[in-house]
Amino acid sequence: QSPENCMFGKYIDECLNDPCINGQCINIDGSFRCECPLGYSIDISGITCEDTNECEIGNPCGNGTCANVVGGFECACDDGFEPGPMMTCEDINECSQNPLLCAFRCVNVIGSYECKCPTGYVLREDRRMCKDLNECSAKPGICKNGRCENTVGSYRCRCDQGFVANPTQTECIDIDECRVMGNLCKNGRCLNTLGSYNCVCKPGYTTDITGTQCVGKHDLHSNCLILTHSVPSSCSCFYNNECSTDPNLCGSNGVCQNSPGSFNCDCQRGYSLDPSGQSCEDMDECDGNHRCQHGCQNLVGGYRCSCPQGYLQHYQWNQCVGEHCFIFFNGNIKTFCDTG
Ligand SMILES: [Ca+2]
Ligand SMILES: [Ca+2]
Ligand SMILES: [Ca+2]
Ligand SMILES: [Ca+2]
Repeated sequence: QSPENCMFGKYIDECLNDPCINGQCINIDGSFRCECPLGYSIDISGITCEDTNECEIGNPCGNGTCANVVGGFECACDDGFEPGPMMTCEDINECSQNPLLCAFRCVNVIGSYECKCPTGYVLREDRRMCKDLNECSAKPGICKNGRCENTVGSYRCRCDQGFVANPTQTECIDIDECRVMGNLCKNGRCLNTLGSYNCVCKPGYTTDITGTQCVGKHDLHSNCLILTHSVPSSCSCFYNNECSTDPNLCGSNGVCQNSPGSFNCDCQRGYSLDPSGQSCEDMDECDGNHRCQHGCQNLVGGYRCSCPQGYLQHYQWNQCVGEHCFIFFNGNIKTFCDTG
């Protein structure tokens, strides 16, 4: 124990002199201490409680402006905030304070609130009421492969040819013509494309100008010069029997044979196909292999052998025989005539 603190043989109660400024004195063995109330803190002398500047410690107001006052602090809250139980500025829930704030739905956000609209509507200029959203102008590229039509609360797609709207009419979907329509691309295979379809044709057939029909190569050039797109009845001309359509086809010396997508001329004996392939012309047998020993004379549809003077073509043999000859029928046919 230090002698200074000892008087009359007992400890001094320093608090009797009220040494603490703005604070409460607490007597302790051989000394004392000052306790400061809330909002004050002890200075370096140890006996004076001074005001605490709460505004310099952290940010006690949060979303507001702090003002220091003796023994405490005050908060001036920002818009959308109000002082809470701990003085700190807290968000105001405007939506619960005023249920009529928004026409459709109120959503509280920190420091404010937002009005929301149902799908297909947007906020009006007042930010409270809702109006129709014109999706057609608001969303570029909407209704791809079609035309957009605005409606109140929504929109619908009017689709281009070859496309169909989905059940909600908000999209245009390619029609799979190959699957939806039967009997496309006869004489070929149907291949779906975006907005249309193509035919991949069998050998001997080719696509028309639209690519959506397989036509016989002959038909394309003669019977079906004018082909119309997507008219099923126009297909009929591809299956024409050219032979019956044109009885003069192949001429009088040939027989017309219809074939899928085309026709052939079968020529009579003694005739051959002309370069056009559409008629039969007389064959000049004398020009090639003939069986005449002497002269050969071409005839329409055949030929004749000629014999030197005094000889005749035998009616049966391919020989020239003398005008006066003897034929014996003696088991074998023999002639003693001079042969040419
Ligand atoms: Ca203070
Ligand atoms: Ca709020
Ligand atoms: Ca709309
Ligand atoms: Ca298609």
